[in-house]
Amino acid sequence: MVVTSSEPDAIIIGAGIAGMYQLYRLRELGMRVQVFEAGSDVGGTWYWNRYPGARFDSESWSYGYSFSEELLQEWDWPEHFAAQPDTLRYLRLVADKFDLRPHIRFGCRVSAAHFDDTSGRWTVILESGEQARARLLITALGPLSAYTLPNIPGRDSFAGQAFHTARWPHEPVDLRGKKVGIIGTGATAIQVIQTIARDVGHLTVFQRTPNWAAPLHNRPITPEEQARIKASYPEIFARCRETATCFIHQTDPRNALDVSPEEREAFWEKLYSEPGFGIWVGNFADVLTDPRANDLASAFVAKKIRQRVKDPNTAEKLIPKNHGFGTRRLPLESGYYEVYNQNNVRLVDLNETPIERITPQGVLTSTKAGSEEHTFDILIYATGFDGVTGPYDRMDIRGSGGRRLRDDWIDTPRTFLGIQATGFPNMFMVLGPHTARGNIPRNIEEIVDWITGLIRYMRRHGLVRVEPRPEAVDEWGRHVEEAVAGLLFSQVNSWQTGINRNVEGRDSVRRTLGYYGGAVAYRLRSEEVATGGYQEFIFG
Ligand code: NA7
Repeated sequence: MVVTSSEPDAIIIGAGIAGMYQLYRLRELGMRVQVFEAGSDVGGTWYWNRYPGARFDSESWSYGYSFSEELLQEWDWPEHFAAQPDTLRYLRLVADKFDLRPHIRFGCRVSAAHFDDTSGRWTVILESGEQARARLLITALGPLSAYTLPNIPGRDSFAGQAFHTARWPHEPVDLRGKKVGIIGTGATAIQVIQTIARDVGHLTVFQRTPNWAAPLHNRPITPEEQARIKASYPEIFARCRETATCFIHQTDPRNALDVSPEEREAFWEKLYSEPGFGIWVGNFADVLTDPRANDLASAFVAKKIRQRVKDPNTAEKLIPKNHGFGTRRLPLESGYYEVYNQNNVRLVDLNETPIERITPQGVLTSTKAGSEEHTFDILIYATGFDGVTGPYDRMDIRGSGGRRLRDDWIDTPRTFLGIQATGFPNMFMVLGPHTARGNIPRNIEEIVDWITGLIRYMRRHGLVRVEPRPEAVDEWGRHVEEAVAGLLFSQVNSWQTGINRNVEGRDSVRRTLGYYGGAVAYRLRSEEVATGGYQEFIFG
């Protein structure tokens, strides 16, 4: 059954930050657009991730859309780092203000998208079996939308309530006085743990790999600050355009190894006391590239953890030993380490006592003496995502001649600018693999504007089909690998290097999933392609 009465010019999958903005831009071109969204509302990440304590680590005022001055002036961010309910409220306002909802069908999960060479059209198939066709397909799937549950035996046998953080219920979950277990200690778990630890009766944290974390230093925005922020948006966004990650934080030009120990220590103390990602992406230039500088930075943060956690044994368990500071996505925290000083919180190190299985009552770990059953009312899986390529792998995407994207990307994604793949004509990815990433809405706006520019060019020239030349894809792939070489994070397992031990085939071989030459270099290259007349593409 075909869902739309008249064929749209474009189909967008996803109504998160990327899909909404792409819809807005294509409507501006006068195009008919159909968006399919699995959730019952807009918001993407901010729709799904409703767990207690969810918030972003970008400065709020650098996170919102920049395209509408009216919107910038109308919206008040309540805190310097906004919580999920506020961000969702903001995105709902955007949907209403720009009249986006009539073009979005909610509750529609796309299971497949097939390109037909004869008609030059994509057929999108929903889980319900319904179909829609359009010439252009834009995937705005989100790099962290394919959530993964742990592959632990007995997972479905738990008799209490169990939630993955990315599927937290819409109705409030009463945690007060409950016995709660949480599996995972990534950015998400850290936010949950520090938020619920005081309310629950008892909290058990199951940790497989500790992560480095540093203070967020969030606080409300005062009326005076609000006025200052609203008066300085052009400068804020200009600043974001200058940095490699589109955050306001710029890498310090000095090397940690070139300055005196006193100067180093003073700078790190300053960064540790300041809000946001400065300590990660505004650190000395060599911290994320030179193992010796990285060791020193790690030692500094380890010292902080030891100062904050009273029990030395617990502190040691919380200090990562298998990767250096900042080589995985740095979680920002608010009182996370102090949680372990509470009597009602227990840290279980899964390297000492691995999980054997999940039981109807809770979690069974093996100990030297035998086994121990941890019993819970509620079990929380903060076990992450099959990052970046996961959402693409889960969809049956078939391009020209029936070639499958999943097969083409089995070893590594192959794209030009992370936006298009050879053999998948007229399919455009917003924030797909091999694009620059950091302060995500900033990256999204640039990519959407670039895609919109290419579509505008095609319409102006009467072109109906576009895909990148294979040699352009090869060249971009080589450049992506060159850009990541020398960055310490590329030698560490994490979702950023494509490792998820809960996903078969993605559990051991690292892949480069982003473009790490920086947003400035990415922008220059994409602008060069556009001003050069898109010679890297084959048009039809
Ligand atoms: P992450 O950062 O991938 O964290 C997932 C956590 O779950 C991590 O600590 C994992 O340990 C742990 N995990 C996963 N599977 C298991 C099993 N089977 N047993 C025990 N522990 C497990 O995801 P987040 O949601 O925290 O953050 C994702 C991004 O969202 C974040 O970077 C922000 O950009 C927003 P592991 O490290 O694999 O040993």
